[in-house]
Amino acid sequence: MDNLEIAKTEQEYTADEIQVLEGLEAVRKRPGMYIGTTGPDGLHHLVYEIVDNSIDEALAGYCDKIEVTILPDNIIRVSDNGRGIPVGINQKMGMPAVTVVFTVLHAGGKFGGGGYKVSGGLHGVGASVVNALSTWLEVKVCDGEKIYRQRYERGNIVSDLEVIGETTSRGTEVTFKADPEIFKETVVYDYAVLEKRLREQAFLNAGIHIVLKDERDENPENHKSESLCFEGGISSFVEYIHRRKSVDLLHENIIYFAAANEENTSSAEIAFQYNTDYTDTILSFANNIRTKEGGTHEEGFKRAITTVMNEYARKLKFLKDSDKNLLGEDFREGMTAVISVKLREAQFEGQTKAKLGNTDIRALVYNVVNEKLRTYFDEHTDVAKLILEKACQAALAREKARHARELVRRKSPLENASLPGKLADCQSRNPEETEVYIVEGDSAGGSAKNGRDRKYQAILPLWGKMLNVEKVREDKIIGNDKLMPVITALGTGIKSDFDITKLRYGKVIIMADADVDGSHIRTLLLTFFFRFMKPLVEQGHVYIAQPPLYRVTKGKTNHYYAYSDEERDRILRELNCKTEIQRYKGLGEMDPEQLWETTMNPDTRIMLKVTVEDAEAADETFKILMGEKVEPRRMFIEENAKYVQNLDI
Ligand code: TSJ
Repeated sequence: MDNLEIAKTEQEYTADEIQVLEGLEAVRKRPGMYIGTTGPDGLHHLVYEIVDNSIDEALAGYCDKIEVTILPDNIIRVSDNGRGIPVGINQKMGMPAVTVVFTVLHAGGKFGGGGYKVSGGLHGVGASVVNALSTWLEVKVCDGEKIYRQRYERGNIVSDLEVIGETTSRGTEVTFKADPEIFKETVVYDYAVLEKRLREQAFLNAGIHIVLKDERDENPENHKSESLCFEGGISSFVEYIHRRKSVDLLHENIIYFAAANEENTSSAEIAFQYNTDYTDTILSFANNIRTKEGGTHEEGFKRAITTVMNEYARKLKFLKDSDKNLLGEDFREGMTAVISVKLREAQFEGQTKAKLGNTDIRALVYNVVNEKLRTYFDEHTDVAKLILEKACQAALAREKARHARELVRRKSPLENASLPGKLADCQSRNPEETEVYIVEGDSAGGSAKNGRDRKYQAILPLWGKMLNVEKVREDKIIGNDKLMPVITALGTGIKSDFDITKLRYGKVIIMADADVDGSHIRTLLLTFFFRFMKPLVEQGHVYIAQPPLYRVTKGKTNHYYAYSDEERDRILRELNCKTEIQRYKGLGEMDPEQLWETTMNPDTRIMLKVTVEDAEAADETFKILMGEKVEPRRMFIEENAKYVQNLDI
């Protein structure tokens, strides 16, 4: 710290500093390599990169309070009450350590080459990336004696590390403004997005106080604030998930296990509880990073659950000696679980680098769950019985569903004979070129049948009463008069039976009216696909047709179609003469030629491709939609467009 006096003018760069500048220049040139995208995700990522450093300090045991504030002009301030980033001179770089943190690009960035190394000891990773992508950034460090300050602009040092005052407290405060030249789409933070992530971090790190404030509005009355601290850690997380879903619980207490390996270099925590629903929610994390694709920690957990529960199913006479073991999925029905492991050098694999690969973690989690679940069941036989009873019912439903499927198959040995009667199939059998339109309503179905290209396009009109698929087990789906035709027409089967290679059409297109009922049908079908044919959505086979809302006619023969109110107004402005406007209330109002021209012709139509941006979020939203509350449902329908991405075909 004594060396701070070594002042330099801005022109005198050392060789190291030139390297530094070149490093951060690379970040500005290819920001995607370091933060994934320069869209809203990347923008929010900046905040996480900074906060992660404070969380590391908390995990090291030196900090218990972190504050994140969104200031006017979307400036972010993150502060903690840790030791303060060291201000002493770093010998290798010849500058204060804090300056190194903000100006030296650390090797092996998340999205760059090399394997990503997680925080846990690697403080400052990412802070230089945030600095490079900010129009300006200021750091203040309190070391219990002095207050230090340094400022950077687009990653460049613009002021030396200066002493600006005295203090008895310790901590770090970083304030930055994301550079709109980099984040061209938007630099506006979404409070809800930050809140979700910070809440998650508060659950995963029990006892840390995280405060989020939104002070962007000029009227202080409109400021928002959230204080997040959960002494219960991941058990509170399970409780929170259940409360949000407003489900009925199968048993009162949350089951919690924790353990570390012998060298104390890895640790695992597991919390779970059952509700009376039929779906499971398993969230896993490695070093506080969500592992959406699962990995060794999840595998260890699932295996241990299946082993121990099958054993107790026999012990407590739920299974006879001659009975087959239940499957893992039976024991997971209605389960909400959070698995959190912390380890050195986590290996992230999979398509989105969201799958934990470290093999020793599998055994660690398996062993702790295997051992402690036995003890738990011995001490809580009542809970064991409730869980095993539910698993047996799940197995029965699974068997029933299989039986029903076999009956359906056996009834009609000829492949075509089993296709739904209302299906107007196409001539081609090549899924690479075929598509099926799922159409609500018989009149629209008629127009679609007559307007289609029958070589490639099949039409399946829907009728009958739609099931609330969220609350329904597989065995009820099979035989439902509305969904069964969809299943047989697609040919893939559902759930564990799903086989994408049997898909009869490459594109599955939902075509419904642009009104509230149409929205409802679309959402129900999407829910069904998410729940029962997830890979269909994941692999991009599901589309939503976009019929026009208006037809503007000029003179007798010139027709223009508008797909939104704005487009209608634009067309009217451009034509600015005598025109006639027709509003389409439903698909049935269009004649076959119009439907083809506007909605079905692959050369001119606009379709939305349904994505599983965040299957978890979508799933939750569907629960809102299917739940009893009307207001959230209405909101969802209005926001439905969020789940689909524009696609120009
Ligand atoms: F790096 C950063 F800019 F992203 C950042 C770091 C941002 C914020 C808001 C906080 C921090 C941070 C870093 N908080 N606390 C620390 N601690 C250290 O850097 C630290 C302090 C002392 C020692 C030591 O060994 O004495 C070691 C470290 C890593």
